[in-house]
Amino acid sequence: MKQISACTMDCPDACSLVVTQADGEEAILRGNPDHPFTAGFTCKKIRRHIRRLRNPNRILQPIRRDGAGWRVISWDEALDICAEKIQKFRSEPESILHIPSDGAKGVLKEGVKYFFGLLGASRTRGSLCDAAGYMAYIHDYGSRKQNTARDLLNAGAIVNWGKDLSRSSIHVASLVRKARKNGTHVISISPGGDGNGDFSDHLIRIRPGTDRFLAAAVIRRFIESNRISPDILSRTRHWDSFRKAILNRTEDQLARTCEISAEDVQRLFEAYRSESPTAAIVGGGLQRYRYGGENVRYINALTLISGNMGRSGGGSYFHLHSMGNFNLDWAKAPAGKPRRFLLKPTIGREILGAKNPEIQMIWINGGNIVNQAADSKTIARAFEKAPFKVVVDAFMTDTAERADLILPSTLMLEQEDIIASFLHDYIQYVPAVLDPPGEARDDFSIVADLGKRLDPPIRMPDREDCFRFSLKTDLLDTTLEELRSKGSVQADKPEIAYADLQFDHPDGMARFPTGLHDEPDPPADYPLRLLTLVRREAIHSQMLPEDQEHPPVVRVSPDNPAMNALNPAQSAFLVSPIGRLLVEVEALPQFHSGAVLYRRGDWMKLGGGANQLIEAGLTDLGNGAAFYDQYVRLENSQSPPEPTKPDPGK
Ligand SMILES: Nc1nc2c(c(=O)[nH]1)NC1C(S)=C(S)[C@@H](COP(=O)(O)OP(=O)(O)OC[C@H]3O[C@@H](n4cnc5c(=O)[nH]c(N)nc54)[C@H](O)[C@@H]3O)O[C@H]1N2
Ligand SMILES: Nc1nc2c(c(=O)[nH]1)N[C@H]1C(S)=C(S)[C@@H](COP(=O)(O)OP(=O)(O)OC[C@H]3O[C@@H](n4cnc5c(=O)[nH]c(N)nc54)[C@H](O)[C@@H]3O)O[C@H]1N2
Ligand SMILES: [Mo]
Repeated sequence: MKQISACTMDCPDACSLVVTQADGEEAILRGNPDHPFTAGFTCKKIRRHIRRLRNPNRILQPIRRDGAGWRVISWDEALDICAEKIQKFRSEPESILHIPSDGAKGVLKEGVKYFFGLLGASRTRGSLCDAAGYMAYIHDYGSRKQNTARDLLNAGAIVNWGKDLSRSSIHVASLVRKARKNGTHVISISPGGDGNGDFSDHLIRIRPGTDRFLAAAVIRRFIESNRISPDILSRTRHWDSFRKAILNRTEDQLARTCEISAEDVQRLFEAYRSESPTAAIVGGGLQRYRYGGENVRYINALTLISGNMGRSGGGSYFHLHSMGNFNLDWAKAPAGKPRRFLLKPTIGREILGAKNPEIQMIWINGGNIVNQAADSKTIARAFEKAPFKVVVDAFMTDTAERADLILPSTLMLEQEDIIASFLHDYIQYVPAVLDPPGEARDDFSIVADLGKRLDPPIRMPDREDCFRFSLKTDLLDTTLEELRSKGSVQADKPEIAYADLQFDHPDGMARFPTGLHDEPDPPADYPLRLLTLVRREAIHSQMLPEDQEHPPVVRVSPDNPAMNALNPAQSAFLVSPIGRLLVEVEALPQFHSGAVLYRRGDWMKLGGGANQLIEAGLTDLGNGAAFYDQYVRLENSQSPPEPTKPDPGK
């Protein structure tokens, strides 16, 4: 068998895949050499996917909590129980909470949202991912657009503001590498200790959370040297208050706040003022702080005043809307039905605080919220309080552990869908190329079947109609038949975003931020910033139990004062005001000395789970999760408990 499918992971690259399978052998996945963006290569996560599908810990039948254990039940029984509960709460639908996430992407996943929208259930708002950065673009430009990714090849210089090119997007990394071979100068700014050295001509180590001050210091040089074109300023609003906010501080103050040398400010100034275009890549990391939105807005302002917006080889790259090329009107809840929203980044508190009505039932699909949202223990407590929880997943995650009913989900390559990307402009057909194992079913068919059991029933649209409707947009000139046969179709978007400095606010102008917020000092007793960054070999918490380290490894600079204070003969604990975790400490040269690096995604039940230590807080824009705002300390314990390796089984 040889078929084209696509990767549905929550990852920008959305790779086109060639799946081959010889008789009696396991399938092999490769990057599609004929796909213009995938260009024949994919990442380590893909290489590990089949192993995940075949893992013996996979849940293959519906299971219901039974005392301290679980009992296998039939799909009929499982869906009847769900229907009975929904029926019971239907007159007060806001007592049902739907928490979706992007375990697998695709337009049919929107169908689950539609189902709960028709019920009028409570839903989540805000994001664990990129909301602060996303809203920064909306504030600045009125929309979130970017030059086509390949235009990075036209850049004279690329300034990489905090994207880990060695981990989070193999195709952005490849474009940067190619550009560099052609002479593009690459400067990467981050707290260090990442894999950007191989992709950069110069590395700048910044104090975590303070990029806005570095951007402000460079903008200050543009102001002082009178290098800002009046033509650009005429396309903007709020210049006076923005200028004042910057000039209120000396360059020295700005540079000291972000711990950057005058030479590095000069280096960036030179990159941005050069005749040739300079592109900015904005990573997800620097917007996961209290002032994360402002960090991105200052970087955008620098791109704009330096003449790099609306220009080939320039621009500011973040995340596109991954569903932006589809028409999802079919999945909208009916107008006029009031919905209650609970904030995702603070979901534990939100559920506990929900009144009139209280939350009685929770439905989770495609997410591991107990593990992936901050303050895991409060979320766990909130789940205990809610009487009935359904988790649709394939593994006994930290969230599934707390369910009353687990429905076994199909996974990537076992379910049909269509997807887009938050990096490139291709939409792709994703046929199911592997048989679902056991009794696993896809999310859409689960709610479609459940809907029929309600009285009155909820009738889900036909899935072919969902596909067809999703393709009905001016951006796509295709049919479902064509998409199926070609595998991939490019959306019709301008190559250059905001050409002629035409922005998407009603007046066509861009906006500057009007203030500059100080970065608070660390609280007493917790001197180190906890950076919980992506890991190369897995997407979020989608790790197999046997691949997890016990205890989790954290990394600090050899210059970190905590390193000297620790006794290597004793166990070390990572401690925040809300928890402590047994860890192994390793040295990471080049990493900022005021931070601790934790590669996120390992499971609480296996001794990991950084979100147990992170207080639930919001970013300044977009109701994002301010994960990296957390301060911690490292300490020894006089009487350490013996690390035990918990049972990874179901
Ligand atoms: N501390 C900290 N936490 C973070 C972040 C951080 O920076 N720091 N950043 C975060 C970011 S960027 C993100 S995007 C979020 C991610 O948060 P989540 O979306 O909750 O992340 P995953 O761990 O990928 O959980 C997806 C789950 O869906 C399951 N799954 C896969 N495919 C399917 C399917 O088709 N159907 C169903 N029903 N289930 C499926 C998987 O087995 C997995 O358990 O969390 C973040 N959490
Ligand atoms: N392998 C793998 N790839 C993934 C994912 C995954 O889980 N695994 N997740 C996907 C998803 S949903 C997302 S949102 C993206 C996230 O991908 P990235 O945007 O790369 O996210 P992070 O790893 O959270 O942070 C990236 C970098 O931000 C830097 N950083 C942290 N704080 C600061 C700061 O204050 N200033 C600056 N300049 N830099 C800072 C860190 O050095 C870190 O290496 O990756 C996607 N790709
Ligand atoms: Mo994300």
